[in-house]
Amino acid sequence: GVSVPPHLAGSGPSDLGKVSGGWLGPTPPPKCLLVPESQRFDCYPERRVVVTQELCESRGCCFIQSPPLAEGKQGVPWCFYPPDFPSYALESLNQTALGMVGVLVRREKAYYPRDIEKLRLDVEFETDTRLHIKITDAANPRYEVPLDVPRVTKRAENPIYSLNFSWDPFGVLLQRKATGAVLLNTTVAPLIFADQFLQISTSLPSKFLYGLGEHRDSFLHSLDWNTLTFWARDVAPTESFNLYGAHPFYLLMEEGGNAHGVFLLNSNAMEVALQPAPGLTWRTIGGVLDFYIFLGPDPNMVIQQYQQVIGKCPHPNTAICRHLLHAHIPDAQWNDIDYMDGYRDFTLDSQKFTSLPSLVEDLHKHGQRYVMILDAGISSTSPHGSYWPFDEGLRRGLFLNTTKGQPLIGQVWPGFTAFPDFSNPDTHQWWLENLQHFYAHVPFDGVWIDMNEPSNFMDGSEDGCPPGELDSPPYTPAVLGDSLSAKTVCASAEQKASVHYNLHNLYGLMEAKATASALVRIRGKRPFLVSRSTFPSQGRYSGHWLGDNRSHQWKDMYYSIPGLLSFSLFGIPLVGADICGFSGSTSEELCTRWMQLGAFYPFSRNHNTQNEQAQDPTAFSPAARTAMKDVLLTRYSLLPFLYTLFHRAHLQGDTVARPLFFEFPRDVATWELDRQFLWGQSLLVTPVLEPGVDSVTGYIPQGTWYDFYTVRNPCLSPEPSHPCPSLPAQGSSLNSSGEMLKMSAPLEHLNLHVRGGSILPTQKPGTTTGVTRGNPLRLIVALSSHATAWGDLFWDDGESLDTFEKGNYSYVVFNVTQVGCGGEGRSGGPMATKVTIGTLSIFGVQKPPSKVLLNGQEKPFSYLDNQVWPHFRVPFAGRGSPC
Ligand code: MIG
Repeated sequence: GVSVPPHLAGSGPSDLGKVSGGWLGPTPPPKCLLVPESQRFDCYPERRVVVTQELCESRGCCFIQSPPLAEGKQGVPWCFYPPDFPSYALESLNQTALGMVGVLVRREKAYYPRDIEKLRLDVEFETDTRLHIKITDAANPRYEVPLDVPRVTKRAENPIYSLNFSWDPFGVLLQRKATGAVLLNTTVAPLIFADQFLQISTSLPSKFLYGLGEHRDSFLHSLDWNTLTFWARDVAPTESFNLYGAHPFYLLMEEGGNAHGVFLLNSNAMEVALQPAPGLTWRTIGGVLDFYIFLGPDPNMVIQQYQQVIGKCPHPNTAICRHLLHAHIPDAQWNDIDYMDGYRDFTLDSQKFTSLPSLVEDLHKHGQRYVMILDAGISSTSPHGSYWPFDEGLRRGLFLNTTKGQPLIGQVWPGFTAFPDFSNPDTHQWWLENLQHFYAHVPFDGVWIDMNEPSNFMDGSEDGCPPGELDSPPYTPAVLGDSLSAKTVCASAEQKASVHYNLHNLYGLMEAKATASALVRIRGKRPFLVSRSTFPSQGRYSGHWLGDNRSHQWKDMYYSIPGLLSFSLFGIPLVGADICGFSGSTSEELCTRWMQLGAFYPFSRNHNTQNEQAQDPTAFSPAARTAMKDVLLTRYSLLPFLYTLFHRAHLQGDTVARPLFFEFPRDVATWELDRQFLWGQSLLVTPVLEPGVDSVTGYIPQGTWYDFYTVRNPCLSPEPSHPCPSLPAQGSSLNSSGEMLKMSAPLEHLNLHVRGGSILPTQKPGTTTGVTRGNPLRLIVALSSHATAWGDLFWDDGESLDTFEKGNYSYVVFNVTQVGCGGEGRSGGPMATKVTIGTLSIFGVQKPPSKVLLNGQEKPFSYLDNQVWPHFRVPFAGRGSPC
């Protein structure tokens, strides 16, 4: 029987009995046979139960077995909704100032307890490119995520979408006006809205779907019966598991290159089931169905529009670039939990770390930074009798409580621990005081918040979890460990704002919020913070590292790229993986390749677990060490460019590490690429991700591309007196029609290409970001085939608060047209004078120019091959022309 190919399964009643692996049941009703396999929406997603015909039919669903698949693989659901499965009907719909309000009524109960009969539908046409659709209980308030979305006061005038409803059964139909593409059609399966089971399905206009994190997956998700689960969890990143953070947002590419995005603002345990229809089902066990839909129309705009709702990252901080540079001169020193006394937050190991305060002082003297880890769990026992963080937290009632009103005790690194309730504003004050006390001894520059899923070595608590529908809900999404309390606290734990059941996925966000504001209060500067657990709007407060990857697996290096790109979509541009891997021991080859890739992580840090082979550059051969140092210097030389990208991320929600299709949305060949990425619009990174090779095959999108190493300053010494004239960069470029290209990639070489038409501000690299920042700038102008180029530069002191608002910055736009080259600046304030353009090189000039003018004055210049190289130095004060 199983040998019948699946696509024949729907061909006729007599075949069906055979398809099912020996099962010869009654012929399924014709309405069931009408549903093609790819359109079968799962009526029995319970993972721990093998669904039988009886169980399935007790829900009023269709049962048709399909051939079983390999262990662990999902296939066509055996139990699925018939087309007439009872759903809600739209009973009324009225205009409101911003849109519409409707009433949805369910006339027949579905199968989950506390099915809600009457729902309220709110539709707001918020902008021409943004739609807000919310479905809630009409009678009783339910938990809603407290996200302060900017209020809209006027209904969109010319939306680029059209919205229609199906009345009975209720359904949303959303179309893009320009193309007619159906972006959403929720009539494909019934809407279910029970107290602890909310489900809505939709068709999708293509199978090119991205986002939906945090998961370890290719950047482009498979729609081949793929269920992604969202429940913050401490586990070494593994394919198909729920991981540290929850981001219920997807971006989808439509035929023709348009894009849209959908965000479900909901913090409950959730899953999204993807299927080849193409279609998708949101399944959450609490809260409300609160959707924001972004119409783009290009992918960059979708992400900008998403961040108008969730918020954008703060201004860049020079700490984005911290890294080991020299043998013994790291730009920043990080400390893991070993600095603590018995792994207790805000303490110092009195044996090994007594000298930490003077070490930090010394780092600061050398322009270096210090960042230490903090764990979420607070030790509830103290060998020394008193431990202020716990004693005071207890006195003020700031910890998560059990249903009996006692602090919930779990176990983490220090042993027994309580968990701060960051949903309580008083906890933020206590957290600030803790940080202040510690800062008085150790003046740290940033914090790294870990274990904030929150992680617990026990399931639930030292006493497990009480019986009840929070810890044992009627439906549990396919979370790792099959239980909401697996390696975390009980869902029933009580917090100020609600039960942990609703707040779990927000724990890392709320802790980051408390920590970022404490850092500002203590240091009076922009906060530097990375968090392991994240939720939408996290980017406002912190960056993210991708967790406990493995040092010995090449695929872990590959997965960091889809990881980066996904977090770019989530509005958290400050992201990176542990370079050279966390657990296990790396090899020289892997680590060299990884340092090359990692130098282009927006958040770039080599981090290792204890008791494994060292993996900093000094641990390797001189050749490897040199290769590692070179690529870090390359990163530092690009600091002005990277910094400007972060400024744009802050200002308008642009991505920093960017998928290729964001720049080439009409080139379908770019839609699947996740082994390469761009910095902004113009720097293409093609790392080697495999062992034992000396070449790499990568996609070069259509256009002119310059080999970065042939356009950067070859002598790295942009001094005006001796501008290194003997050896100009030769500027080799290639013209691609959009093709895969095999490129040479010996171990010491990372392929980097500059897109024709762009201007990169660079700098001679120093050993710290501080030193680098003092060097004059060098502009690399890479002309397009039309002899044009564009670039910009944002510059400020890199740490003060509100430089932009106060005008203490320079922002310069560089522009090359066929008639000349210009710069236009906006700025004010004292910072504006501090950038100097040291040299400027223009690549792709076909004929030597007759003269070069600077602000009307003729200047000497060099011309070689295709490069013009004027000799001058321009202190740039935000006005006038630098070229
Ligand atoms: O249980 O602090 O992801 O970066 O080194 C592991 C020890 C706890 C997990 C973090 C990792 C960190 C480690 N932590």
